Amino acid sequence: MNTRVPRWCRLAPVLALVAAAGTAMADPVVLAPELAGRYQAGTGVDAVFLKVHDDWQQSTVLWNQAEKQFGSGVAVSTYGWGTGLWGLADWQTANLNPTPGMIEGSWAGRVSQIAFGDDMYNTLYGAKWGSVDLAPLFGSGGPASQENWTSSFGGYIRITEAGLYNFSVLHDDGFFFRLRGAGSPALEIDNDFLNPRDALGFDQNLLLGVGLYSFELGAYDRLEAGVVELSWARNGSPWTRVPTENLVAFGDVTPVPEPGTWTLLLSGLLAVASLAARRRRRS
Ligand SMILES: [Ca+2]
Ligand SMILES: [Ca+2]
Repeated sequence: MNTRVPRWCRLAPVLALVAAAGTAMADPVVLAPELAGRYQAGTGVDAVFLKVHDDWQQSTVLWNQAEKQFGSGVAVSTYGWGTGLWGLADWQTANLNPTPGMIEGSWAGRVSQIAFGDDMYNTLYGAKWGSVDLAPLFGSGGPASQENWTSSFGGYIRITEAGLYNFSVLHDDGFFFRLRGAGSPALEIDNDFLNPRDALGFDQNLLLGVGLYSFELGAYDRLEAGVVELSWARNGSPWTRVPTENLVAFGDVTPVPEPGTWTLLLSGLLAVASLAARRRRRS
């Protein structure tokens, strides 16, 4: 269920509002939170970046030489030019079951936002699509090549106000994004193989409640510019990066007592205090 977020949506907030209303996706997808209720603000989510050897040649992505397209035919890696990453199948190999010697470098840790790219992206497209942090993999001492790398992010999206939301992923070259609510299969958007730089969102808005929704986002860059950025829009508002406070790591889930609970707690404490005071007076 992909929908393209027109480039001008990202540049002109007012137009974006009109566009979101115009595409008005009549029936939103109703998705109850996986963990309902109020939770403490997040500090970010856990991420893994992998650098795959540029000469790795075991891609399982299929290539149809006659039709010059991906998805059928034989594995790209059977061609002499078939080195490196070509699609989601290769992302899975790298992240779930890497072949011996496949991974040249890696970085794992907490990230406060999901907006990363390589030097070529920022140099050539930062002004147009928005600058992002350099993928931590490529810090000092990192691999010289910034080609054939993957990223992976997982945690919860924290919703503090019920309403209509949508999410979009700016990517180069490909990605998948899965969002999970209570008791229903995950909603997914993705773009397999090699694609022109773009931001894709759900083609229907999502009606979300207060609570936590788990998500997984995976992306990869084959050659030249590479980027991944997770944005959201609420009720047709402009697309913005999902803020840190709305990104909760799996290990950081802390419920916040509901106002009603506080009231009960407070009245309970007051009752105990007044009982104690009376006891003191009697004694
Ligand atoms: Ca690159
Ligand atoms: Ca690329």
